[in-house]
Formats: sequence, C-alpha cells, structure tokens
Amino acid sequence: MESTLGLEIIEVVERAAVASARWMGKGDKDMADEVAVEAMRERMNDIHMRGRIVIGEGERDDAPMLYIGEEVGICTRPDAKEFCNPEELLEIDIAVDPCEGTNLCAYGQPGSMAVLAISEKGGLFNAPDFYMKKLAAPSAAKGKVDIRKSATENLKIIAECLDRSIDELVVVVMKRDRHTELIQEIREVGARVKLISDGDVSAAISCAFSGTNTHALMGIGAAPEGVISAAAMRCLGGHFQGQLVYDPAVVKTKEWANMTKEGNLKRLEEMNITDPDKVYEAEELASGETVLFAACGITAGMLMDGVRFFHGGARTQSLVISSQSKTARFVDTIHMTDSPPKLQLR
Ligand code: VTB
Repeated sequence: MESTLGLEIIEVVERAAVASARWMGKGDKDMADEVAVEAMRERMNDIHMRGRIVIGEGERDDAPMLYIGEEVGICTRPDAKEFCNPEELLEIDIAVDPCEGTNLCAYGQPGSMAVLAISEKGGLFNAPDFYMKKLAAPSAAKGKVDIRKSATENLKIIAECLDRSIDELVVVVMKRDRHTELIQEIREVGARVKLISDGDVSAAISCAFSGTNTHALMGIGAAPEGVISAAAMRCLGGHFQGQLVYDPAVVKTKEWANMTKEGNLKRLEEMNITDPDKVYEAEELASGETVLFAACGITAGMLMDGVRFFHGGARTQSLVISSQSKTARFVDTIHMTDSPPKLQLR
C-alpha cells in the first residue's frame, strides 16, 4: 500500500495546506477550511485507489465535500473498470482534517495543518462527532501512564520515564473553561502548562518527538481528530488514549448547549457504541495492519514549518509517517507555479 500512496498523499496534504495558507490571517476560518477541502478532494480523486472517507467534514447532508461515506479516488469513477483491475484494487479508509485549527490559520497563529490518516478498509475507528478526553505522552511512558489515572500520577510517571523532574515537563492543554481544574492540578504538581487556543493533533504528535519540548497532551478535544492523532502515535510508538465524552456539563461548550447527557448516550447507542466509557488505545483507534499518516504545516508549528509563498511558487514542510516502512519523513517541497519555472533553487 505504501510505496506510491505515500508519495501521493504528501501532495494531497501539501495542496490543501497551500490553498488554506492563502487565507492565512484573513480572519475567515470558513474560507480557510473550504479551499483546503476542495484542494484535498481534487488531488485525492487523482489517486489510483478506491477510498472511503470515514472521518471527514461531517454527515453528507451538512458537508458537500469529503463527507463521511464519500468515495474518492480514480477507481470510484463510473468508468473505473477500464483502468482499475478489481483484483488489485486498493480499498482504503481515509480520515481527513483538511485544515486542522481553522482559527489558527484565520488569525495567523502557529500550529494549523492539513492532515490525514489512511488504513485498509475497517482499519480506522469511525469516531462519532463527539468530544474525547485525550492523553498523549512520549513512547518511554507508553502503557505506564493511563487516562484513568490523575494528571498528578501521570506526570510523576512521565517524569520518571524521562529521567527528569516534574518541573522540567511541559504539558499542552487547550485553553477552555472545561480545563480550569486540570490546569490548576498540573501547575500544583509542578509541571508547566502550554496553553493553546486550538490544534491538539499537532500537540499530541509532538509528544512522540524529542526536541519539541512537549511531554504530554491532556484534556478534551474533538473525537474525530483523536483518531487521526492515534494513527500517527500508533506508528511512532507514542502513548495515546482516548475516551468519548458525552456529558455537556463536562464539555462546557456553546455548541453543546442544547444537548443532554441522556440524549448523547442515546446517540452513541444508535451508533452501536455499547460501552460509552470505554478507554480506546491508539491501537484500537487505528487498528489496521497498515497505517499511513500525512500532515503539512499551514502555519508554522511545533513539528513543521508553515507555507511560505514567494514569486513563482511556495515552499511547504510535511510529515509522513508509515507503519509499514517504520519511517517518519519530513519532506521539504518547493512548488513551482510559473511555467516554465524560473526559480532559483537554493
Ligand atoms: C477544536 C480544535 C481542536 O478540537 O478546539 C476542537 O481546535 C474542539 O473543541 O484542534 P471546542 O469545540 O471546544 O473548540 C480539535 O478540533 C481537535 O481535537
């Protein structure tokens, strides 16, 4: 699955990032998202595969493109028989977030990126559009920390695993009312908190890379993005766990102001989620034999540089992670938009 697909999905996230970056700092998060969706979908439809969006822009009725269940790729065209051999058909599931951190992009803040995860059919958890409590930590602490333990306990474990004191740890938490007590607890035990306004995917993955000065991600974000983070962390051997959150009183967000805990539990039941309190490990959220992850920075972040435009082109930085080849590649690309190109490559 990996060889050609790995290269093609770099272009998928690159195109989305470049399109979105044109809207960076313009204060219009919907446009930043819309152009990324369009660019991602267009490039994806040129790949020799039969792909199905399992995590996307929403349900079919609300999202015109990259909706859940949409089929993408050359082998989904009506005339596919002519160029796709059913015997060799690459059937894959895809989770996308064309502009993760739309606000970050719209306001020129660090950490937005175009991102996706791919696995064979059935290899990614079809997460409902719910919230998720998340815990990400470096691989040294994998399986030792646990989302069921307190932040205090987990920080003690991480400190021990990384052979450093707690005050040398940095924990990323999203700045939300629901995290007030969590932030207080982290500070009380002595660790330092890096508050972010949005973009917990990048924060989760950063835990698996030394040098990012990120030692844990704690708190509640969106569930679909939890699956994308898990896909990367599974490949990298980092720690990631997620637990669905269904109580609006815990989530404390205006989007869920009209929801009830009972109603949400009913929604989960209808989705065949029998244990709403289940703790999902990275390997369950991204259970496929082969998992591929790709991200391209829109604005500069902890892992990747953002898109930089110049006369005649743009430069991007992406990260492609593969479970098959056990690689994490940082790819620096120059996109030449003039034809013929008249760039001075340096
Ligand atoms: C966003 C976004 C995150 O979670 O905050 C969202 O920035 C949900 O939280 O990166 P709110 O509804 O409270 O804003 C993420 O999308 C991903 O988990």
